[in-house]
Amino acid sequence: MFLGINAIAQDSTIALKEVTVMARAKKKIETEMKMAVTVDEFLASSDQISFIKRGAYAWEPMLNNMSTERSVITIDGMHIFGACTDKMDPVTSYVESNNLSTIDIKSGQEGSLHGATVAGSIDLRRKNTPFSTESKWGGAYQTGLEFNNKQFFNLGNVSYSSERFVADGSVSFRQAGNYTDGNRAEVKHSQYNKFNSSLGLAYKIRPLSSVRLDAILDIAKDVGYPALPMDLWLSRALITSASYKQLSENGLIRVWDTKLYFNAVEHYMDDTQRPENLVHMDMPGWSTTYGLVSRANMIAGSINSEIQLNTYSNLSIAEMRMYPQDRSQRTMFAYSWPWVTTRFASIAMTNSWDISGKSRLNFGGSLGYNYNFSQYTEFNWIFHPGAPREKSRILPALHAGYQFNTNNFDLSAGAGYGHRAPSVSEAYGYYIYNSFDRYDYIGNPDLKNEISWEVNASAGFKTDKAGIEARVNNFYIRNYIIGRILSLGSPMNYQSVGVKGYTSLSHARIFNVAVNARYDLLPHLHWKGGLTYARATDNKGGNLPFIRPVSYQSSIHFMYKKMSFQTSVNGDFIQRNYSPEYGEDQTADYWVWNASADYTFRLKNISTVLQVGAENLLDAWYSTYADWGNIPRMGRNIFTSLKFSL
Ligand SMILES: [Cu+2]
Repeated sequence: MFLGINAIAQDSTIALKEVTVMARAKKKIETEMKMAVTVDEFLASSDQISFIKRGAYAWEPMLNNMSTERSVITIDGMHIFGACTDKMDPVTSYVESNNLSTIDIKSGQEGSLHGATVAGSIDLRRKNTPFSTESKWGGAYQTGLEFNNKQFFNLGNVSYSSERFVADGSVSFRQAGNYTDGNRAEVKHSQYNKFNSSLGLAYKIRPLSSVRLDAILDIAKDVGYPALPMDLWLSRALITSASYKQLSENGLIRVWDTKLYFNAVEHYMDDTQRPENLVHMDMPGWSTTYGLVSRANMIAGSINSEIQLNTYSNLSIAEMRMYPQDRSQRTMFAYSWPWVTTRFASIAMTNSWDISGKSRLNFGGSLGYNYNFSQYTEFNWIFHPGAPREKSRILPALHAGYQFNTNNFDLSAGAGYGHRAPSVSEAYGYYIYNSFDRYDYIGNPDLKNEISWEVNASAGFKTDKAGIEARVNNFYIRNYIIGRILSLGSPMNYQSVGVKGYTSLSHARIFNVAVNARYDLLPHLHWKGGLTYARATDNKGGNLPFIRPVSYQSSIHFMYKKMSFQTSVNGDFIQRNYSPEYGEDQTADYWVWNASADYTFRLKNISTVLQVGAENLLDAWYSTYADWGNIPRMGRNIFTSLKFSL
């Protein structure tokens, strides 16, 4: 599912005006069970991704069981940073399933092409209709209802392509009320409203070169976060870019693509809906980024290389204004992100060398420079007196991997090494309240780079009817950044129990394994299953938080004429290795059962799919290890959707 579009294949296809490979570009954003999924639900179908959930909206994606500070999340290679100190808005919340073509996930240092990382990269690739020899219109409209939280959605997208001009556009609305858990109890403050629209225009200036303008506008309003002490009143993101692409049919450089981009995110929280709050706080945040990403694809004999230059500058601002019940009396003002500028530049290269028809060597590296500047250093000086206002870091990365493939067997082994800089919160955050362990967090501008040493391997066996694959990776991370209780300082938030400062552990280890299998019972009856296990420890052998227990999923897919049926179970085992030290308690095991059916038919030349299904059919009450504050997940949810596509 996550193989993604091979950018090189697609580009050269355009150049050579072949249409055969184009079918691969039509990879859909949908899961086995559901055709109308959110970006989060789609990501959840990858065994490399788990989520911290603070409600029904904007889940925080964890790659290789590591939080978002440790991965690079980009939209078409563009860097963008959320504007919420409480992580209400991961980058994945600013796109919608109908403006994406695929999501490209790279594990560990292979992801360093997009920037300095430890866990890997998640690149959200937008729809990008290729030029065509004759004028063509395309489009889809999808609508549906989810009954548990009365979610109603409308997703539409159109595309036009001709020999010299291409346009892609999309609009979507989602509106959901509070959901109910498996005991039919309403989970208050779990509603959301999201609007997303995108537009892309491309023009071919010469036979092999084109320019493209893109924009996304995303607005989320009145979003509840049941696990947090506050909600979101408004979040708005404008994401824009202008790019120039040059193709070449021969020579060393085959594709050269350069993009200038700008994005601005604003975020306004709201705690006035929570009667339990005695003191009110406004905590608005702003994040503005502009940058340049330029990549070149080169082919020299049996070596295929990609070079990428990344530069960006981000300004992150977050304010904290405290009021008593009477809002005319402001009692306190602070910057929780004191106008922090991050400038980053890296040059990265990745190569794939086909040694023979069966074996391939992938290798690459990057060299990055990270610069931080804190405008209102006085906030950082309260806990770190005399901390420098500016900080520069060099962030190197290296990786290599060997792949061996025959018709039936696949084997791979690899290793990586890379640095990452602390995030804005980790380095400069000031009294950022964490409602999970109920501590206020303080950043440390002098944190060392986190340094990752990584090994990975995979083995697979497949026939036409069956396949099995296992993947493992192990990260040894030096200077692992995590919050530790500070003896000095008193909590500012009346709900918090103390103050934690970000510090570096001498090291931590994270181990992940995933096994996936499939078997075709009959030509139209397919089984699939998967199992994951992870283990993560700190320097003293204690457990790290938010590590997924043993999890499994198994599904059956059956096709009959124009109908198809699918059913699945998924669950987690009991969480054995939880971490009381970092605020976790043990989470019980659970499993849920899902089923759906769909019917495909044609209305003239419009292909139509109708789907009806149910998630958590048995209405199980459960909460997962990564549900913030142990909030329960959704009970039985019946969903229907209807999709028309041209
Ligand atoms: Cu927020």
